[in-house]
Amino acid sequence: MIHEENGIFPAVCPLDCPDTCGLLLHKENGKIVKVTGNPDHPITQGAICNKVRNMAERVYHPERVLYPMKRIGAKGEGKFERITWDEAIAEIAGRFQELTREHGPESILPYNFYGNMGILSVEGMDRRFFNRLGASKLQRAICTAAGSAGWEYTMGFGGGTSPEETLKAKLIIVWGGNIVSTNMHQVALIEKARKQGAKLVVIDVHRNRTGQRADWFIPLYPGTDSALALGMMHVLFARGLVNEEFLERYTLGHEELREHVKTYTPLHVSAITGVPAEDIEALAIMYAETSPAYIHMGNGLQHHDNGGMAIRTISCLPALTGQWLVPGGGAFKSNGAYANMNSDALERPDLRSDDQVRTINMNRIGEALLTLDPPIRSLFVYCSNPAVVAPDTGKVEQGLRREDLFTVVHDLFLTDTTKYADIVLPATSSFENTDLYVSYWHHYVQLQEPVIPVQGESKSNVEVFRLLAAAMGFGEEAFQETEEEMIRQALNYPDNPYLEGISLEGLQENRAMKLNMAHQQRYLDALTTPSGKIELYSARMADAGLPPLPTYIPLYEGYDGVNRPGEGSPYPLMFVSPPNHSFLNSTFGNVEKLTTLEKSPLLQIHPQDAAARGIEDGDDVIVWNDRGSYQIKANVTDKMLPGTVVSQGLWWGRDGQRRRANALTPDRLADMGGGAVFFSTVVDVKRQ
Ligand SMILES: Nc1nc2c(c(=O)[nH]1)N[C@H]1C(S)=C(S)[C@@H](COP(=O)(O)OP(=O)(O)OC[C@H]3O[C@@H](n4cnc5c(=O)[nH]c(N)nc54)[C@H](O)[C@@H]3O)O[C@H]1N2
Ligand SMILES: Nc1nc2c(c(=O)[nH]1)N[C@H]1C(S)=C(S)[C@@H](COP(=O)(O)OP(=O)(O)OC[C@H]3O[C@@H](n4cnc5c(=O)[nH]c(N)nc54)[C@H](O)[C@@H]3O)O[C@H]1N2
Ligand code: SF4
Ligand SMILES: [Mo]
Repeated sequence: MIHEENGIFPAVCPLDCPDTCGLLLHKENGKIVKVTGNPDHPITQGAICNKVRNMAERVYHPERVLYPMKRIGAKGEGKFERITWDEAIAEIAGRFQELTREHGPESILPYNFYGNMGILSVEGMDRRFFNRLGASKLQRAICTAAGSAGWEYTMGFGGGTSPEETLKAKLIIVWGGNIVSTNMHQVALIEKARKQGAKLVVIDVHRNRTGQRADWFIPLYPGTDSALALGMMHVLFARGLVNEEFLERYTLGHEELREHVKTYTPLHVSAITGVPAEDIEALAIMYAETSPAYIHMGNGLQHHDNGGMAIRTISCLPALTGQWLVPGGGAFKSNGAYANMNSDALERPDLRSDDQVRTINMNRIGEALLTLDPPIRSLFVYCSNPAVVAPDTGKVEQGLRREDLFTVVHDLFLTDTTKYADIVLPATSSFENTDLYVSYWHHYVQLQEPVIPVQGESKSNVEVFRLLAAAMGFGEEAFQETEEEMIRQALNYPDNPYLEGISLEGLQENRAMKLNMAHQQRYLDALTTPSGKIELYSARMADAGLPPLPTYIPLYEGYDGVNRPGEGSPYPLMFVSPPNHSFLNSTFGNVEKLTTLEKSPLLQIHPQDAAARGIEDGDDVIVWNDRGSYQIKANVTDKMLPGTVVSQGLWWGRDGQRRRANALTPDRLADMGGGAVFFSTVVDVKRQ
């Protein structure tokens, strides 16, 4: 493929998006001229989003970093000069050796996330390298950590309803997700189900694109979802709408829960959530009486102080009605676990000589850079853009500005983070590499092989860490292995029966191979909670100091309908900043076609809140709190309840503009899993 000048070649979308689409790259004269969907992909079936239709613009972007560089200006200024790879690798290896000698390898911290979902890129040679080095460990908790923990306490195994099954649903509740933008093929399945009579209910703090399509949109105050779910449970038990047989056979703690939810009356819950009591009744009855009923949980729920509990509580609902036994019923939070690979073989934790090193939560990177003792003296950033995406970016930048911090950034672009680098390394795009991809939603494993040659002098993550290992004198075979060998090791994992039958050869022939889902039939008998049942009561949560039964706990920073800010409160509005339609987190924030579509960062503000501040639609406004400020345009709309403002999209802070939502967000950790709490933020707004 790589050597052919013209033709159409299969590829995989590498982005952190549940759909993990099959792509076709159209090449003319050696260059990709068009990206389309691969109609042969059983789930994504040839449809792709507008972002990735513009992927060639990103791959051949004039600002793409094509050579290693070293800093010649102040940190953050973005002034660099070209150096050779030999110089770059020698400098990094030299500094790492010196730091290891003088301060121990714990003074070095990798910082990465899933800018490229390729398993070899972010869970392969990189992990081997940092394990062998003995670097500090990173807790990668920026995305779904809180909710995953909440699900795990309840259900154990981290997989739910399969996409194909959702076609059968008659009721679909999308709860805290904007899937029209973030999971478009699930929407396609839902639209098919609707043609057969299914109803779509969307529960969200703002009427997002998905809410606009719903049969019923239910707005509520941020962070009050567990109260809403508990109110539904109250109605289900009180009206005898639960499936007693299911509760008896498959759950633990239903008697305790039945007693516990008595206090969550619709009236009480209505006051907390802002959802009318009769709507809570109606929703519960609709959920009990429509079958199959499917719940799709999004990230909006998890990025709160009580995010783990929100997912934990909603995950209990299908157990109350027995919807787990109904094909097309049940729930989805993530299907990642079905595709678990042999991570020990990939990441080689055995290469670490001392496993007692510290672990640093990526959500607290600013704080860690500023206060940890012994300090982090070197940061190696790849596949992530913390200066934009991490909470409390003011602190992150202050940390990155430290003169004594040796920072390496490996990326395709001079992102806001890269500007703080001492050494910049150019990264390949995923279309230039071999890698293995799985989805955290559908069940297909896919292979990417290089379609175009590497651009400029860029190198893949695997190659960079291979070179660094060699320069550091790490002689283990693990650092010589080829991509193909690593893929074989990843797939060789008898502990995960769903992987049965997937092989490198099969992938080379078929591109996409389905996991062996026959094992899913044993789902309810193979739960991995301590009791082997769905734990409505969780002793492990009690041990962890959490309420063992689903419970509504108000946000640490934020308001529900009972606890509203009083007159003169410094920050009376809740600020929610989810992703936008045209970017993928901060990726594409520099692709003109897509920034043009998004125009500029917008603050959706309710007419009442706008009027109280003399703000009109289109006004330039400042949003601020103790952590920072954000310059933005007002969009006066009643898509939220009064008291909540929403700004979608993670914009780059170009030209000194204060365009970062995360300047305002807290770096506290959620109730579970060390998760991020982006959406538990209070602010005020004024005209500029
Ligand atoms: N176009 C696009 N697609 C993406 C991404 C992107 O940036 N752009 N990012 C990708 C990534 S990494 C992820 S994790 C997923 C995330 O995708 P989703 O799971 O869809 O989650 P979000 O888009 O973060 O937030 C969804 C919704 O939660 C709402 N929300 C916030 N707080 C609350 C609350 O307390 N209760 C309720 N009920 N709703 C609340 C927000 O208003 C928002 O509409 O999307 C992936 N796909
Ligand atoms: N306010 C607010 N903040 C959020 C969120 C939110 O909803 N609101 N969402 C959060 C969530 S869910 C997530 S997952 C995080 C995501 O945050 P990140 O994981 O940081 O995602 P991106 O902003 O897409 O940055 C990925 C970077 O990786 C680079 N990259 C791509 N491919 C490669 C490669 O092969 N090699 C290397 N070395 N680099 C590569 C890209 O160019 C890009 O700069 O953001 C979080 N931040
Ligand atoms: S970003 Fe998502 S929807 Fe768009 S092509 Fe990639 S996987 Fe498909
Ligand atoms: Mo994410």
